[in-house]
Amino acid sequence: MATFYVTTPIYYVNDEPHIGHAYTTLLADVLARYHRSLGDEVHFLTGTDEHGQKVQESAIKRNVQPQQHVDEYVVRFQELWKKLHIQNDDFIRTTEKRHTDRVVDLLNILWEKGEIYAAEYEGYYSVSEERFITEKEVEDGNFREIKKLKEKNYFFRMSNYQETLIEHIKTHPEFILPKTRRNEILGFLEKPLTDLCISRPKTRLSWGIELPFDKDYVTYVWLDALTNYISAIGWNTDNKRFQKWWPANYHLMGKDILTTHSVYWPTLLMAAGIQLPKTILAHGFWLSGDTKMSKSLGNVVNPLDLVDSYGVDPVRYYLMRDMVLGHDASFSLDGFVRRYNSDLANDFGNLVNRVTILIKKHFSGILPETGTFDKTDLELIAIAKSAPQKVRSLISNLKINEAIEITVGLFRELNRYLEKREPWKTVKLDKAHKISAGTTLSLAADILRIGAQLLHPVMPNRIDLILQILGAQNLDLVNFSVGLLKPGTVLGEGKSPFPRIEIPK
Ligand code: ME8
Repeated sequence: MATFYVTTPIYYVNDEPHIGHAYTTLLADVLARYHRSLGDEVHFLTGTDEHGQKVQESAIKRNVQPQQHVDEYVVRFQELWKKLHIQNDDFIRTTEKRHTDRVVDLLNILWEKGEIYAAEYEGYYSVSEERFITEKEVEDGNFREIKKLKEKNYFFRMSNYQETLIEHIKTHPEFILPKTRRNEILGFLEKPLTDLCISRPKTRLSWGIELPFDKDYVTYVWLDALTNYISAIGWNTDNKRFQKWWPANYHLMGKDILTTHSVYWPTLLMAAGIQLPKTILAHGFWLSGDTKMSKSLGNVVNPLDLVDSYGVDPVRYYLMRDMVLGHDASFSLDGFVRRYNSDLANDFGNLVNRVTILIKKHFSGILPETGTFDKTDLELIAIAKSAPQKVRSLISNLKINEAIEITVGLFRELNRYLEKREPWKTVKLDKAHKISAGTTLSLAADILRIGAQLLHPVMPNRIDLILQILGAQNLDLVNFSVGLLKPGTVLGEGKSPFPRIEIPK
C-alpha cells in the first residue's frame, strides 16, 4: 500500500485563525481524503508554532505567561479544524516534549558535526520577521521594525550547501511547485547564500528551546518550527515509524514562507544527513478585493462566520473551487454566493431534486428497471466512465479546481441529457414511454451518484446526505463503476441540501 504524508504549516498561536489558515488546512484535508479514497495509507499533520518573539510579545500584551497564552490560543485552531471537519491524523504543538527533545537532538547532531559555529555578528534585524536582514533588504523597504544589532550568536553553515541545493532543485522538477515558485528560488540562489543565525540570546528572547551547548541562548524559531515535520513522525526515536512516512509527499504552505521551506529546511536536512521532502508546494494568497488579508489591515474574513451562516461544506467547496493553485484568489461574499448558487444550488441541487421527485411521483420512490440503452444513454455513460480517471489524474497534479470542474461538468451533461429526454413528459404517455422514462431516471440517479462520490472529499457531510437521498448510502464510496445503484433501490427521504441563497439587496 502506498503511503501519503501531507503537512500544513504550523500556525503561529498569536492570532485568530482566518480564512488563509483555513485554506491550507482544507487543501491538505481534501488531498488526504482523495488519497485515502484511492486506497493510500495517509498521514496528515498540522499543528501550531508556539515559540518565538511574536508569541512572547502577544503574551506580554495580554499580561499572561507565554505557556498560558499558547494553551489558551491553540484551542482556537483545534476548534476551527473540528468545525471544518478536518480529519488530521496528528496535531503537533512545538511546546510538546516530543518536539522540543527532537529539536535538541537535531542541534546536537549539527553541533557535533561542526555545522554550527559561534560568531560575533553585527547587522540589521527585523523584529517583525524575527531575522537578520541584508542591507539590500533594508533598502527594499519591505521589512518593519528594523534595528541595528551587534551580538554573539550561533550560525548554521548554510552557505556550504548552496551548490548541492541548486543541483537538487534542478534535478527534481517536482521539488518546488508550482514552476514559477521554483524559478523564483533558483533566482534567489544565484546570489551567495549566507550562513543562518540559529540562536537568539535569552536577554532578548526567553521563550524558546534552550540551545544544548549554550544555556544563554534559545533556538531560532524557524529551526524549531521546521523540525515539527520530522519530530511528529518519530525521527530519532521510532525509526520504523519515521521510515514509513518520511520523506513527506507534500509540505503545503502559502508563498510567504517558501524560502524558509525550500532553502533553510533542505539545507538543515542535508547537514543532518536526512532525506529531503518530495514536494514543497506554495499556493497563492486569498485576497480581499486586491489586498492581502491581514489582521493589521482589518480585512480578515473569519471562516467561522461564513460557516455559521452557510454551513461547512459550501465554504469548503468555494475555497477549493475558486483558487487555482499557485495563483492568488480574490475572496468576496458575492463571489461565494454566486459560485454556490450556480454550481451547488442550480447544477447539482436541482438535479438531485428533479430526479428524486420524479422517481417518487411516478415510481413510488423505487428505482425503475432499465430497458436497453440507446446511443444517447451510451454517450452519457461514456462520459461518466471517463470522469473518475480524469479527476484522479487532476488531483495527482494538484489541480483540485479542475477536478471539481470535471464533476460539475458531468452534472451539466446530465442536465442536458434530461432536457433532451424530458422524462417528466414521457412518463405520462403510454406504457412503452414510461419504461423508457424509467430507464432515463435510473441511469440519471446512478450517474448522479458517481458525481456525488467524486465530490465527497470536498464536501463529506452534505454528500453523505445526497447519497442517502439516492439510496446509495451502503455502496462503496470509492467504487465509481456505472450501474452500482440498482433498479429496485428505495430512495431515501429529503431533498437537496443546497437551497438557493438569496441575499437581500
Ligand atoms: O508562517 N491566503 O505561520 P502563520 C492564503 N508559523 N493562505 C494564507 C493567508 C492568505 N491570505 N494568510 C496565511 C507561519 N495563510 C509559521 C509557519 S511552518 C514550519 C511555520 C496560510 O500563522 C498560508 O499557509 O503566519 C501561510 O503560509 C500560513 O498561513 C502562514 O501562517
